[in-house]
Amino acid sequence: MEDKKILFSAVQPSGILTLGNYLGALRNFTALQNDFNGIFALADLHTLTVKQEPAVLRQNTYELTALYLACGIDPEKSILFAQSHVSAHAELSWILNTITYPGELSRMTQFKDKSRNHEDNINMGLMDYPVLMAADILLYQTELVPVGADQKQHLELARDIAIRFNNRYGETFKVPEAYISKSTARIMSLSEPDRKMSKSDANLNAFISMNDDKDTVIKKFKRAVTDSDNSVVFDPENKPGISNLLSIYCAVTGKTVKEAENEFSGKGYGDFKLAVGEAVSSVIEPIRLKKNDLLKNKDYLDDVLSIGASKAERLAYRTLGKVYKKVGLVPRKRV
Ligand code: ATP
Ligand code: LTN
Repeated sequence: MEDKKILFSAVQPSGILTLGNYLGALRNFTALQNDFNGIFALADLHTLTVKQEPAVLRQNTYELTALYLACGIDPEKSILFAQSHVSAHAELSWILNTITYPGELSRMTQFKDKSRNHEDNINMGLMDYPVLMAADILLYQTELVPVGADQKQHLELARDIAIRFNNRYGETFKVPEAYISKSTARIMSLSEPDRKMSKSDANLNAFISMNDDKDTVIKKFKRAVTDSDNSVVFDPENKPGISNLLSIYCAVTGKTVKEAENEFSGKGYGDFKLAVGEAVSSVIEPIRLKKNDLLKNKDYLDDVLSIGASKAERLAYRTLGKVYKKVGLVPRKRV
């Protein structure tokens, strides 16, 4: 690996990704992979914390692998792999569990939200989710973790765990920093603009799926909830719907908010929504087509994941070996 800082992130193969996942996470991964040693995982073990249909999880894992590649992750430059293929993740999370307290986990916002949404399955994995996430990050001596704003609390816990381990056992882990890109940190729902856009939303009109074709994208933006004021102005407090559409429009066109406001001054919401739909579709349509093409060749996707896992494993076991030694486990004699 080149002498660059390590960047790590992961996405769960828990369904078809949304425009929020793309703008808040995946797009940044691709942009950063030249300046860092990028390591990107499919967090399939995390996905099991919510009930999954096994065949669907398998298919979603291939979907996400293809999407990573279609978005521009280059397996020659970056490491792309499935978390479950590198057993060091589960092993380190056990060790980190021994220095993490239940109170720290039960007050995590995501745990509380998911417990509310999955009342019939509040399992230990759901509560332990952030510890596995800390293991993901710390195994690679990661410096930077690009994520959406909803993951900030988990990142802070990963930092606390790293610092605690280092204090107790001596310098072992790099303490990672979050990278949260300001304008796209929290893309909101198109139906309830005070909630984050989420792929698990029961209302299909609330989110743009990365699988939506042009007509669907345009239809969904046409239906997006706005206000009755009819002026395209960025004001998240009083005009959350329009402000969310402006953020999306600027993110996909590269225009500033001022430029976008000027462009639509004197025009109605109808024109604006159509322009947002067209701009979004022109970005996600080529990605969707490329992803579908890649999905036809599962052998290739298996090869990419296999090469990625071998590279990741080498780095991960270096850290895990150090950790086992520091905590006092006797190294296994190889005969
Ligand atoms: P779910 O919605 O099913 O709970 P999720 O989409 O929040 O799942 P992941 O798929 O693991 O969870 O998220 C992948 C990445 O996308 C994370 O970095 C997360 O912060 C980011 N992300 C998710 N939703 C948004 C959003 N609405 N805006 C910006 N970033 C987001
Ligand atoms: N919890 C994350 C996915 C994730 C992750 C990670 C992100 C799992 N492990 C390590 C960054 C670093 C989410 O986005 N829901």
